[in-house]
Amino acid sequence: MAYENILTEKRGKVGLITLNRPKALNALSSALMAEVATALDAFEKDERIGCVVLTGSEKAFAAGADIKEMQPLDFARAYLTDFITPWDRVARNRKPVIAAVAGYALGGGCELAMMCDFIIAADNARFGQPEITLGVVPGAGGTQRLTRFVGKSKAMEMCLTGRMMDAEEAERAGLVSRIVPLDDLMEEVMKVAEKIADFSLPVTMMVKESVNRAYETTLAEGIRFERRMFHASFATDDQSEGMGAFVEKRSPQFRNK
Ligand code: CO8
Repeated sequence: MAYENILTEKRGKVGLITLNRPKALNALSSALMAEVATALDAFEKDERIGCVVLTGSEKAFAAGADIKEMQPLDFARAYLTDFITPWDRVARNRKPVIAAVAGYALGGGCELAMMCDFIIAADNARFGQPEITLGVVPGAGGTQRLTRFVGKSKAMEMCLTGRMMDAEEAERAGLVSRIVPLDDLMEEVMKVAEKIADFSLPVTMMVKESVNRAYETTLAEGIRFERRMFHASFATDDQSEGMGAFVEKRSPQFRNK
């Protein structure tokens, strides 16, 4: 399918989505986000794909929702069209999604990165929720996900002031899993994605579902959920292959990739 705002590519078992509106610093228009959803649907259906990487340019992962599209919106239109809600598709992806973030990840761009399963940042990455400077509240999960990532004090300060965090602060605060030099970003992220895609796909999906459960429920319920997933993993051929390979001192060949 031909896209106007993104590029997609399959690299082995990894599906790569690159946001591609360079003139607008990858501002997230509704059209762009609809294309991201379509690309995710295609990778989700493709049995050869085991992990997805979402990235932008060296200057901007995404500088936010498209302010020029939002500027004429009024309440009735935002409410009636359920503006922003289709973005939730990214957080609902069942296969793992890694955000490879270089440059600006602001507003909706920061929120989009946080919808992914984890963020690997280039050393020039900058994160922020500057919506307050535009007279609006973050609208795609910023007040909720950022608070869960970095805690109340830092999330509150960032959302109330619009201040940007650099990559080092973002790593210290737990927003990103690690920082790599800008020139190595895609190579490093692809290595991580390939590693994940080489494991058993149903098991990686169960791991993702289980970790996400930690955000949605009590500890006792989360542990009960994890136990069910753990028991279920013994129903896959990949459990006997993985454990058999360890015992036989060889590399596992997972079938359900
Ligand atoms: N939307 C639309 N266009 C944008 C955006 C954006 N978010 N960001 C940058 N652009 C455009 C600029 O207008 C400019 O276009 P042009 O060349 O036609 O003038 C081009 O991209 C390049 O930008 P700059 O010249 O500004 O580049 P600089 O390097 O000087 O500055 C910045 C980079 C600091 C990133 C700057 O562009 C900036 O501050 N951008 C806006 C950041 C921002 O405020 N983001 C939050 C947007 S709001 C949001 O994401 C969530 C809203 C949820 C609402 C929910 C409602 C229901």
